Parts: sequence; structure tokens; C-alpha cells
Amino acid sequence: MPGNELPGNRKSTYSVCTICDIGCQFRSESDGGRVTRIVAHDNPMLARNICYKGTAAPHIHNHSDRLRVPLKRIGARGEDRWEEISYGQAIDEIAQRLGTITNQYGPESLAVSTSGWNTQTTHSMDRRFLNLLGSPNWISGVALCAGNTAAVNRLTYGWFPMPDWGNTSCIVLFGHNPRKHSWTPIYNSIRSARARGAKVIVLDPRISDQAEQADLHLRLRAGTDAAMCLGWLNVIIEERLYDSDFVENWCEGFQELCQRVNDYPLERVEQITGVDRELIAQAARVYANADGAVIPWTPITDQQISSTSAIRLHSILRAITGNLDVVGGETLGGFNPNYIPESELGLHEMLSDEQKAKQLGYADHPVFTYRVAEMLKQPTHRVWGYPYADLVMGCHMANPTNVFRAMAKGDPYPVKALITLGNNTLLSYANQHQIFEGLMNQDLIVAHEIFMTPTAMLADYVLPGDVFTERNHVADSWSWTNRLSLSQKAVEPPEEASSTFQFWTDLGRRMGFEEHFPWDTVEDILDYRLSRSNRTFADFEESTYMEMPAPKFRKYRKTGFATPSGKVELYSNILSELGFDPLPYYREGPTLDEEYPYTVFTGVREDPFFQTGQRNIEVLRARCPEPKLFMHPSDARREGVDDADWVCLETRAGQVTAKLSVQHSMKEGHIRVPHGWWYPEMRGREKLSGAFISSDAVLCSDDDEFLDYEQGVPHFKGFPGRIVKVTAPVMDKGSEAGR
Ligand SMILES: Nc1nc2c(c(=O)[nH]1)N[C@H]1C(S)=C(S)[C@@H](COP(=O)(O)OP(=O)(O)OC[C@H]3O[C@@H](n4cnc5c(=O)[nH]c(N)nc54)[C@H](O)[C@@H]3O)O[C@H]1N2
Ligand SMILES: Nc1nc2c(c(=O)[nH]1)N[C@H]1C(S)=C(S)[C@@H](COP(=O)(O)OP(=O)(O)OC[C@H]3O[C@@H](n4cnc5c(=O)[nH]c(N)nc54)[C@H](O)[C@@H]3O)O[C@H]1N2
Ligand code: SF4
Ligand SMILES: [Mo]
Repeated sequence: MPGNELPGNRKSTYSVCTICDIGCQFRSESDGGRVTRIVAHDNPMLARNICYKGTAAPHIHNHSDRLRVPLKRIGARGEDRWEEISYGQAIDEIAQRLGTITNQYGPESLAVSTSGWNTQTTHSMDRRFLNLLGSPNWISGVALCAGNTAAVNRLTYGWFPMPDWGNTSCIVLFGHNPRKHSWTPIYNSIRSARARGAKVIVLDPRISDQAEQADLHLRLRAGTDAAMCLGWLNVIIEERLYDSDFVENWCEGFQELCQRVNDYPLERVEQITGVDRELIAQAARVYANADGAVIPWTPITDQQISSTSAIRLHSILRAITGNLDVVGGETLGGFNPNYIPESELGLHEMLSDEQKAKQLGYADHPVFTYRVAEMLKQPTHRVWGYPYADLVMGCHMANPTNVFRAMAKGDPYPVKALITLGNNTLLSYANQHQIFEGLMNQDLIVAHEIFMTPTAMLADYVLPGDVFTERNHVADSWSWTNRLSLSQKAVEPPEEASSTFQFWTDLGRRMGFEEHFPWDTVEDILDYRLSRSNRTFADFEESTYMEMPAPKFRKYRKTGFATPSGKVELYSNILSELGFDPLPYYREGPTLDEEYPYTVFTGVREDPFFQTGQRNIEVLRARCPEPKLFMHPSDARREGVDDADWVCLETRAGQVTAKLSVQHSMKEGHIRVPHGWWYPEMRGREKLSGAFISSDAVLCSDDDEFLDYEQGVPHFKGFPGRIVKVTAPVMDKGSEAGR
């Protein structure tokens, strides 16, 4: 790229940040093979999309804790004793041991857990490997994030929409709370829209940052989002605020929907959600009457017991108010024709029907598994050109809870090998006790990581990963949008660190799949992916840092929607065929009682960290040294606890310790527990660096009564808990952390 050279040995390169998953673009400066500084993008439109985690990249990428050479376990599992081995030896041994396990237990006994955005250059080689081997058991952190939302959206209109931020007049945030240092581009988009006069409606039990500035704030009880949406529909249908042309011509099942909505009169919705019915009606009217309104994706509704219904209700609201694929509404982008999508690279058609049917979760909770992917194959191919749509890496995956049960109990069959890449598996799903049991029961665990996490400590082999300043990439936002962004290699990875692309290629070749892994380098596969537009990576790099086709609206008029009926399915034919309720409904979460009187929710992301990461990065940890529980002052008073006390939060599943933060902005009766806490500084002192002290996954159950029926996602938003004051300052070691 022209202009990359700076005086001396200095260089400036374009980067797509992977410290969190929103992929900001900026420039990375390096000097003599070391990244020195992150600077804003030279395009002023992109320049403001940067946060202090992004600018901390040199601290992360150059950190002394970075893993640099492959490690092989020599102590007991989890004991954290290692010998250094060569990369070649590691791959040879992994291939050999994997072969033995899959010969004995079948290919489905291998599971892969990954997140993909941080490892970035996997190019679906993980799915390709599993599909060639014959294992359907791929899981991801996005099973509890945008991935499952994408899968559920497809039931209703066959794609996962993206708000038209630049033109919208109304933004509805179900919990979702982007901030200056949390999903900065979305925060900036909301700010700009507001400056143009767009209305913002926030639904959040807390007075969140977004709620503080909202036009309307509905402080619903946690976990009641589906009921709230049914209330909105009630108003919208009764007052005929919907787009009757669109409903008549493009929607199926409106009459059935109306009947269902009748079961949720506003009095009932008020009673369930705790929000005044007038305010509910007012919000529904503002949304429906806006000239272009959006309900951006939110993780809140993908982590609830009524998750499938709540996500479907968002889809239904978008559709019947005429906000689908229109200016100012939510656009259905499709694949970028200039870049071969992961959907094609994954080779999903190579996995036999028999093996697909073995996917864990296929029978009980099928919505994001291959079972539904197969039902959507034809319409997806017809409308979007590919039979499988890997959207946000979340589709056609196994159910994590089912996978951990199979690992721990061998039920319904044993899973005996786990490869985990860029994912802190132990802390990143529900029921950490069962995950631990499952991991301890493995014959082989391989972790591809940049730091020694609690999950990596449990592995047999730990392979050092590269990071975004050490590799080339063209990021396609996993087909959520059709933007292509350039990320350039600035420096070489340390010692034997390498990419997940390299790992799968080497393992695939060792296991007899040479012909399906023809690309030697990341640049080779980038050339291949760009080949449909007759370009190489070098051409792309030479010509641009970003490209995006102009949006086209109302594409469905030509193609129909990618659903079985070709219409928007308010009544879902797929859910009906699977034996689930084809219409959305509200289901109450596990009830509180005298013993466990508080409504606990996990989340409220912390600015300095992404999920379970960065607790070892001093400049970031200093901003948030310890985990905090939020509670309302009246609740704290009742419990006899004060701000800054160390307290223990207990549920029937487990207990965690954290510092109390008494906040007026909390809703009474609610407690917030943060996600992702472990203590890198406790390595060698506490089991698995304190992974069981403060992690929300210890508290969250995945018993059937806590799972959404259709997808089997756990209820993170409103489960019963209680507070116990910890008399001794047990957490002093934690609070000294990172210094
Ligand atoms: N209990 C519980 N589980 C959750 C959630 C929750 O709130 N509670 N939230 C869910 C949500 S919303 C999400 S998005 C997911 C997130 O799940 P993950 O994406 O797995 O998130 P992280 O915890 O950041 O774990 C990523 C790991 O990748 C490593 N890593 C970072 N960069 C690289 C790299 O370039 N190469 C390699 N090889 N490794 C790298 C980091 O060190 C870190 O250990 O978790 C979900 N799971
Ligand atoms: N700094 C930083 N930024 C991040 C991340 C990070 O780890 N760190 N993670 C990124 C990722 S992967 C994700 S998924 C997002 C998540 O980020 P957000 O979408 O903002 O989600 P949270 O911060 O978990 O919670 C947002 C709000 O939901 C409210 N809430 C809790 N329960 C409920 C409920 O039942 N209903 C409703 N309507 N509201 C509820 C909480 O009070 C809180 O104010 O953030 C992204 N941005
Ligand atoms: S919000 Fe921050 S951490 Fe996330 S991609 Fe942007 S700069 Fe990186
Ligand atoms: Mo997420």
C-alpha cells in the first residue's frame, strides 16, 4: 500500500482490530519488527472508531506473557507443568492421538470450540476439517451472541439484517448499551443518528449509559423482553400501525399472530414486565410511526429462556412495521460477490446426513444446528446463491450444553477430544462445573491461544497464536455486512507463534486430507477468496483499505425471502414442522423464593476488557482492578452490606465472590454479576488462576428448566440468587491484581 513507509525502520499499516468483535479499522505503527503505536485511521469517517482497548494493542501484542512456543503437558491435567516442543512435533503428536481417539469412538468424538473473530484467519478451515473428518460438533461463543440471533432471524425472513444507521429515525435498544469504549462504531452511529433527530428507546432494568440519554426508557424486569414485544405488537395491531400492504403481500400467518397477541393484553404485559402500560403503548407508537426504525441486534435476547421467541418478535416487529430492507430500516445484505464466503469454504455438503444427525443438540434444541440448516438449504440457495449461510459464524453448530454433557457424562455418546482456538472455553458458556468435568474427562485437549488462560492450562498441547498485527487479512464481517476491509501484517509473530489457518492446514494434511488443503499460506487463500473478482491479495492491498457495494433495497420483490414459503414467516413453518410452537410466546424464568430472592443477570460489559480477556494487561486492568456486583441501595441496606464490601453471590448452581458497587441506577431486586473474571496474577498460587472465584459461568445453570426450548440457550438474564457478606477480606489477593 502506498504511504506505508515512515522514516527509518518505521512502518504504518492498516489494521482491523480483533481485540473485540466489532472490527474497527485503524493504523498500526511498527519499528524494527515491533508494534509501537496505534493511530486513528486516515479516513476521517473511520478515525473516530477506536477505543482504549484498541490503542492498548501494543501492550497486548508485546506482552511478556505472550505464548511463544508450543507446550506439551508433563504434569497432571490442569497442573500447569509443561515442556517446550517444536511445532512439527506438536502437530505430529496431535494428529496421531486424534486418529486413535476417532478410530475408537467415531469422528463425532472430536469437538471444536472457537470464536473466530480474534483468530481471524481461520477461513473456515476448522469447519472444513471437521466436515472431512465427519464430526458435526463445532461450537462457539457466538452460540450465546449474534450467532444464535442470526440463526433465529433466518427462520422468519432468511437472513440477519443490519440497521441502516445513517438514515434511521428511531433506534430501539433492548438492553444493548454501546459506549465510547464498548462497540465504539455502534456508539458513534447512535450518537450521529441522535444528532440528526432520531429517537432512541431503551428497554433496560438499569439506568444504563444509553438509557440516560434516551427519549423513552422502559425499566422492565430482567428476562421479560418477549412479553414486552408482545405488548408492543398488541398496540401496533390494535391501532393498525402496521404496514398493511407489506403484511398482506409478504407475510404469512398474520391472523394466527393476531390471535396469539390477544393472549397478551397490556394489563398482562404490565404485570409481567413491571412497566406502566401507557409507557409501553407510547414506545410502541413511536417505533411504529417512525419513518424508518431499527431494532439493532442485542445479546440480551440471545441469552434468555424465551430467547427464540424474543428474537423472532424483533424480526416480526421489523417486518410488519415495514422496516425490512428499506432505507432507514434494516437491510438484508447478502454475500459479497467479490469474496468467496466461508459458507463455501466450510464444505458443509461433505458431511453426510448420518453424521449431521449426530450433531449434539440436533434432537433436543435444533434451531441453530444442521437440522434447521438443512430445512433452509433450498430457499437460501435460491435467494442468496449458497445452500449454507454461515452468518456471524453462528449457523449449523452443535449446542454447547449438549456437547459438555457428552464430554462429562458420555451422554448420548462420548466426546473425548477438544480443540479450542481463541476461546476461553471453561468460562465462556453456562455451568462451569460441568465444563470442567468434561474437560477433565478428555483424552486430548489442544488450545490455540495467545496467553495461558485457565482453559489452556487444562490442555495437553498449547499452541501459540499470532495476532492481528502479525498477519494479513481481508475481513468480511462474517457476511453480516458485505464490507471488505484490509488488515495488513506489520511484524512477524514471535518465535513459533502462527495462525489457526496454519494449524488446520497442517493437521488436515497430516490426517490425509491433503487435496482439500491446497493453500500453503494465508496469502494463498486470500488470493483464492478474491479470485472471483480477478484480484490477488496484493492487488487488493495496493488499491484500497475498504470496499462495499452500494446497498440495494427491497430485493425480495425479485427473489422472495429465503424461507420455505418465500415470505416472512410470522407463523414459522420450520418451528411447526419441528414440533415447537410456531408462534412467539413468553415463558417465565425460574421463580424467586425466600431462599434466593434476587433476580440476577450477567453482563454489563466492562470497558477495559473484552469478555474473559486482558486481565493481565496492566494499563487496562488498572482501570478496573476487580469484579463488581451491582445492587440498589435499598437492597444493600436490607442485606446489611455496603459499597466496596466483598460479598458472595450464590445460586443453586454455585457461588462467586466480588466487590459490591451500590448504585442508584440499578433496578431494585436485581443484581448484576460481571462476565469473564479470572486472575492471571494468581498463576501458580490458585487452581487454574482463580477461574472459579468470580466467573459468572459458575453461577449460571444449564439444567433443562434454565434453557430456551428451541435453541437450548441458557437463561443469563434473571435467575434467582442471594447475597452473603464475606467477613474476611478474602479477595485482597485479587484486588492487588495486575499491579
Ligand atoms: N458465562 C458466560 N459465557 C458467555 C458470555 C457471558 O456473558 N457469560 N458471553 C457470550 C458472548 S456475548 C460472547 S461474544 C462469547 C465470547 O467468547 P470468546 O470469543 O471466546 O471470548 P473471550 O473470552 O475473549 O476468549 C477469547 C480468547 O481468545 C484469545 N485470543 C485473543 N486473540 C487471539 C488470537 O489472535 N489468536 C488466538 N489463538 N487466540 C486469541 C484470548 O486470549 C482469549 O482467551 O462468550 C459468550 N459466553
Ligand atoms: N468494552 C467491551 N465492549 C464490548 C464487549 C466487552 O467485553 N467489553 N463485548 C462485546 C460483545 S461480544 C457483546 S455481545 C456486547 C454486549 O454488550 P451490550 O449489548 O451492551 O450488553 P451488556 O453490557 O451485557 O448489557 C447491556 C444492558 O442490558 C441490561 N439488561 C440486563 N438484563 C436485561 C434484560 O433481561 N432485558 C433487557 N432489556 N436488558 C437487560 C443491563 O442492565 C445492561 O445495561 O458488547 C460488546 N462490546
Ligand atoms: S471497539 Fe475498541 S477493541 Fe473493539 S474493535 Fe474497536 S478499537 Fe478494537
Ligand atoms: Mo457477544
